[in-house]
Parts: sequence; structure tokens; C-alpha cells
Amino acid sequence: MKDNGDIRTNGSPSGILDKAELRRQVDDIVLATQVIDIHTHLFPAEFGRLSFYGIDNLLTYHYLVAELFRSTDVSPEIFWTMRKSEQADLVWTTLFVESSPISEAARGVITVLNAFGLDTNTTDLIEARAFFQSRNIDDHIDRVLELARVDSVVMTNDPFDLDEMQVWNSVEAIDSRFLAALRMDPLLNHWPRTSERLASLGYLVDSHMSGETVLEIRRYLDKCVARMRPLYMAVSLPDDFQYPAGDVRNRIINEIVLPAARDHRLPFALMVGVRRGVNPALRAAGDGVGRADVSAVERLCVENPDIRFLATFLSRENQHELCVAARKFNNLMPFGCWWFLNNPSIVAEITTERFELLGTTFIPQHSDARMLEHLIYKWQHSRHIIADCIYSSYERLLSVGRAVEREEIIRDVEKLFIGNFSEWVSLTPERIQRHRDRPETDVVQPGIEF
Ligand code: HDL
Ligand code: ZN
Repeated sequence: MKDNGDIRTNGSPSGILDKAELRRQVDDIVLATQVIDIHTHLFPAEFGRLSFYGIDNLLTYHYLVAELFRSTDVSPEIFWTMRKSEQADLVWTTLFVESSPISEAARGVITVLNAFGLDTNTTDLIEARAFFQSRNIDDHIDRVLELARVDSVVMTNDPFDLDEMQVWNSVEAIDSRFLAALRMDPLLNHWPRTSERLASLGYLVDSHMSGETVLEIRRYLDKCVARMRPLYMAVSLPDDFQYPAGDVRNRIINEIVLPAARDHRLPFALMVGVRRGVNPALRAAGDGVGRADVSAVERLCVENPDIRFLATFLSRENQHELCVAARKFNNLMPFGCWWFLNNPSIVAEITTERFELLGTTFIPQHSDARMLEHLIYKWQHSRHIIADCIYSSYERLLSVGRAVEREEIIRDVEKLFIGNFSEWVSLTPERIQRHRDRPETDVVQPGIEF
């Protein structure tokens, strides 16, 4: 093969050689490919008041509440006494009228209003409130998922939340686009309080983990798995999380959670680095971030090669370490740009280093949506960044003599958006169908079961 010194034309690469065409193909595919949103706080309409949508909920999202208190004289104590509509009016005036809504959370609300053709420059919420109040919830869910190109969302299901468990005990079936994840925070981070909750349900447990406690916690978890059919178990962990350690959390992980993961073939999702309540006055808006120890996750992976782990870290400083750890353990799947990382500049940095170190073997994003319409802005904003990053990867490949075909781009993006997760949690079409059909065996009698 003649070496003409220009590696760009060395050989005869097939595929998309023109950069402008490559950019068009990448944008077309990334912006259109359906995604499974693997971590949200959303609930389907069957969950009633646990399902949030509309402008007042969007504006009182804790991300915006935190930003509000930097620009208002209203104290948190006063704010919490206000009605939600009054809180939303204050947020809108303060952050959207008196200030330019350039923060990511504020821009997100503008994206949502714009998506529905609502006035983004208004000084009041009359039009927006009327619009969202007029929406039929089933049609609205359909439209939001369509606009966001979201195939399905994974919820955050707390088996120790009595309101939520009341719904699980009473509904016949739930919208099959809302998949379950079993959240373990009360069990792993607040065992003393949770032990009282479980004991009140008739389980023979105590805060000192004595007697039948381990067996009884596992019995309760097995019932939750049977009823909810979660795709994975998850927990958020503080920045000082250590493994191994001599605390009750490690004991519950080793003696209950990991055996349950093994027996039910459920991955375990670790969300590490949150410092809860750094400013308690802000309530849900009062959590902070801390750099964590990635080696704790490495030890979990090396000691449990038969268990699949999902992991996301909250600190920007942990991201490169997580990529390197994932190179060492093929049972470790990094996912998302979590919470304080879900900003264009940091999503770009994280996604680029993941492509460079992991190829397409990671899950680039989740929305963490709490309000239904979050799906629109969080996915629209993220897709543009992911498109930029994967285009740059293909462009660098082209520069060394390898062009990609459209079909390869489609394959890669479907892997990132659906394939990696579906394979990780064994989400087969049959599994989805079983999720749709409420298994008769799981009809749980109210009361003692949960
Ligand atoms: O623990 C979590 O799942 C976090 O995502 C928290 O819910 C946090 O409040 C949040 O909503 N982040 O986006
Ligand atoms: Zn979350």
C-alpha cells in the first residue's frame, strides 16, 4: 500500500468521510434514538400524589429552591410556610424575571415551556398554569415521553415508604413504561429507625441485628422483590463510605443485600458521594457533595465477581478514577452524570473521558427526573452534549484513517442508550411483559406484608 504520508487517505476507508455529513448523521441518530432512563424519581399516574408534573412543581424543584435562596431576602423558614403556587411565583420572579435564567436548572424550565409553545418571557405563570392544569395526565405522559424520546423510566422505589407501599398493595397493574428499582437507603443508611418500622410491620428485627433480624430483613426484601419486580437494587452512599468496614451497613450489605442480589440475579447500583443535610434549613435542597473512595467499589467488585454493579459518583474528582476502575472490573458499569454533575461543561468532560477509556461500554446519562417534564429538558440538553462527544470520537477516528458507517453510529448509540442497561439487568422483552402483567402470586395482603 503506497504511503502518501497523509494518513487521512491511506488505503480506501469506506464510511462517512465528509465531516459535515458525519455531524449530520450523528445529530440525527443521537437526537432520535429512544433511551431507557435508568434512574428517576418519577411515578406513573397510578401513584397519585407521588406523581408530580406542571409548572408549580417544576419551579419548586429543589435545584431551583437552592438557587432561589442566593437571590432572595425571603428566609427558608418563611418560604416553607408559603403555598406551592406562592413559592413558584417567587422562584419565577426572582430567577426568571429579575435574573437571566442561565443556570442549568433554570434553563431547563425554559426548555420545557418552549417545548409546549408557551411564552418563555412572561412575567407571570397564568398561561403556564392554565396549560398544565388542562392536560389529561395519560396524554401528558405520552407526549412528554415522546418529546424526550424516552422508551421507559426506572423509578426509585422505597420499600420503607408507607405511602408508596400502600399503592403497591392496592393497584392492580402500573404503566409498563415505569420500571422498578429497589432503593435501600433506609435499610443501609438508617437501620435503627428502619428497624422500628419493620418491627411495627410484624417482622422480628431489632436495631442490634440480633436474633432473627438478618433472616427477617431478607424475608421482607424477598417480598418486595416479588411484588415490585425491580430491575436492580440501589443505594446512595456518603462520601466517607468504606468497604470493608466494621459498621452495620457493611454487615447488611454482606449478609443480606449481596446474597439477595445473587439469588435474585439483581445488579446493585451504588451512588456514592452525597453529604446529606449540609444545610438542613433547605430541606431536600440542603444536600452537598464530597469526594469519595473509589477503591471501596473496587473491593466490592473484586470480592463479588458474580454480581453486576452499577456505579455513579457525585464528585467530579471521582470520575476519572471510576473510569479506570471500570477498566479493571467487567462487573462494574459506570452510569450517568449525577445531580451536581448534570451540567453541560461537566457532562462533556465526563462523557469524553468515558469514550476515551471505555469505548461504548458505559451508560452515559440518567435524568434523575422528579417532575415528569424534567425528562424533556434533561434529555434534550444531554443529547446535544453526547452528540458533540461521540462526533469528536468519530472525527478523531477518521483523522487516523477509519471512517464509520451510519449503521455503526446507530449500533453504538443504541448500545449507549438502551443496550448496555438492558443487557446489564437482563431486561428481555419477556421480562418487560411480565412487568406489565401483575403476577397473581404477588397479590399481597395489606398490612403485615409491607
Ligand atoms: O439520592 C438520589 O437519588 C439523588 O438523586 C437525590 O434524589 C437528589 O435529591 C436528586 O434529586 N438529585 O438529582
Ligand atoms: Zn436520584
